[in-house]
Amino acid sequence: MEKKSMLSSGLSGAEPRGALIVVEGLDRSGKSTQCAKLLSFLEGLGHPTELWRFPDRETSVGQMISAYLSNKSQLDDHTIHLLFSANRWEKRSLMEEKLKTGTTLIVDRYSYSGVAFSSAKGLGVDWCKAPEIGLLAPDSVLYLDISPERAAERGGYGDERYERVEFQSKVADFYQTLRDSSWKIIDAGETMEEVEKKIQQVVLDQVKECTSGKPLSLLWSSS
Ligand code: ADP
Ligand code: DGP
Repeated sequence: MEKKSMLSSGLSGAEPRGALIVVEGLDRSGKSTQCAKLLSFLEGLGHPTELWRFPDRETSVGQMISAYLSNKSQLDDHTIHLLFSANRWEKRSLMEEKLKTGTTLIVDRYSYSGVAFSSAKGLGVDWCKAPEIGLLAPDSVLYLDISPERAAERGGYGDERYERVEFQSKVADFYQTLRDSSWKIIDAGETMEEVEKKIQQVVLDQVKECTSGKPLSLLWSSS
């Protein structure tokens, strides 16, 4: 079980804030679909909400990542790992500001993708976690659970680097080692509507808790 450090910079009180909701899962598990649906749902209820995704391919670091993923550039495994992490760090302070000013963030992939994908290539899990330490810890991680074979049947994989069943299978194994109490496992093999309903209930509970002043926490100490 992973432990998280409490953020010490004046956030341990009961200030209302937005919720940090992370959606994780294999490629084609339905993350983008469900993130968009969740955004409409929360906005419809009048909750200030934004949808973010990592990698954020708009930044200069993100463009390097995008070139790597589409096989236009080659990078050492450690180097690309640190770039993915840097891409999250460059949004870290904006993330905190948004949450503190009451915006709920739905985040399509986060540090768990970072660790699961790089570990699946053979890098050590602790080494992979280290650069993520100090990023904000999610209030909920919604893991869209589907087998790699079933995910691959959905719309077909494109040309990106990691879209291979055998590799995704290793990623799924590493995801399992990262579960903690903030994770909710959602059966992503159900219909879009069923998945949507399950997610809504979890997220509404979390938004309510954050509105009433849940302290922010940090990733990622591993004791
Ligand atoms: P991801 O963002 O995880 O890669 P997407 O949301 O892009 O996944 O979905 C991948 C494909 O699977 C899309 O064609 C989408 O319409 C389809 N899809 C998403 N959720 C479901 C579902 N619950 N059942 C069947 N197909 C789905
Ligand atoms: P997406 O834009 O969600 O389709 O993600 C692009 C691909 O990059 C996908 O195969 C998952 C992978 N990925 C996402 N985040 C990370 C990360 O932090 N590290 C590594 N190694 N791969 C990642």
